[in-house]
Amino acid sequence: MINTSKFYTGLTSRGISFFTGVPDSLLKDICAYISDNVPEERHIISANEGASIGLAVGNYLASGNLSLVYMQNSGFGNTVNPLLSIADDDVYGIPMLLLIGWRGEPGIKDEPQHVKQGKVSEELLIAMKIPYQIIDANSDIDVVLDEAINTAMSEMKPYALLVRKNTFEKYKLQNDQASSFPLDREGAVKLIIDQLNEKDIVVSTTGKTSREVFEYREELNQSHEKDFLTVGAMGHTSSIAMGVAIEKKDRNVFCLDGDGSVLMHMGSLAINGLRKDLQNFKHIVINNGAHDSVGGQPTVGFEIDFPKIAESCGYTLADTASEVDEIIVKLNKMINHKGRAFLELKVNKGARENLGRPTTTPKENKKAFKQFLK
Ligand SMILES: Cc1ncc(C[n+]2csc(CCOP(=O)(O)OP(=O)(O)O)c2C)c(N)n1
Repeated sequence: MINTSKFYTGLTSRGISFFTGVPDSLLKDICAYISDNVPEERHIISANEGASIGLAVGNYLASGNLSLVYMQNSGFGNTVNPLLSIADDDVYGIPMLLLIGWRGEPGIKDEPQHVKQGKVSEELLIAMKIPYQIIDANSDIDVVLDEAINTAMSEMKPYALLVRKNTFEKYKLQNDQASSFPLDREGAVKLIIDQLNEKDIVVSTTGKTSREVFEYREELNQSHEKDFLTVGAMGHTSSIAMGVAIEKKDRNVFCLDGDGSVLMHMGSLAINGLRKDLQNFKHIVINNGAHDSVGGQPTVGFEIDFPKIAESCGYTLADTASEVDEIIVKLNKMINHKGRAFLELKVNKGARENLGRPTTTPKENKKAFKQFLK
């Protein structure tokens, strides 16, 4: 396996001193090493992977050095526009090193949302004419990095390393910030579901939130028809919920979002909030200040005022809560509010070790959910 410290030194000794990206479970050890060892101002966990490309472009223009941009292959789609229309050698020609976690690699079992992305990851790089290497536990990191960085610098273009599962040795984040709220995300999910009415619709976000929604329905012996699990498309959960809310004006639609997910495409808040015709849109952000589902790397979730942002985007009710009694009161206020309501729930990060995954397929989920909406 590749030692995270050796990989990091391999980068810094070759002139890389700026790091940016969105965390990935498969890259969590190297992401944690970077978080612990790069000075804060030289490591930016960005809102989305496209923004990371932007940061790498700007940094190259100002420093003449290439940056490391890390991401899960799910996030590659967010980078296509800035890579092809700015960084590409047919446009400005900006060198950078992309480190892409290869979820869903053919032949390796993974969740449904990763299968297609995994299948086409190499084809996408080839179509975009981005030179790349596949790396795994046996790669000689000096040879890999020499080839990657020399090519990026001599050809003035992005270069990618597609990283197989179990490539990096374990590294545990040292600089781990814990908070002390009464609930964690799963506690909040249960509290929310307990307040809902029979006909209420749920659209839940990417990562462990949807897994916890699924498991809680199992625990309650309920079916899964009320929940649309946004297993992929991180950052677009509220748009999916909005799409439902526009058609189903007589039913309350609850979007169960995450802080990382909202931040990823925060522009959607303004579009949601200003839908003045809607009285049924209920947006709940479970804020644990982290990308908890992929390793717990921090977001800026605890440093910004979500309710103020929502309010200025046109939501007609916006509030925050962390105590259990307060959450119940504010959830009920939100349920009865006629408008676009927003509620931030501040919780601790962390999840159960034995948290399961949906046992029904996305297509089964879609069928049951459509039936429930009828
Ligand atoms: C576009 C994209 N980038 C990255 C990922 C990997 N990923 C899955 S869940 C997640 C973290 C989500 O964070 P948040 O919304 O705060 O929810 P939490 O896991 O903290 O509950 C990330 C980065 C992804 N699925 N899609």
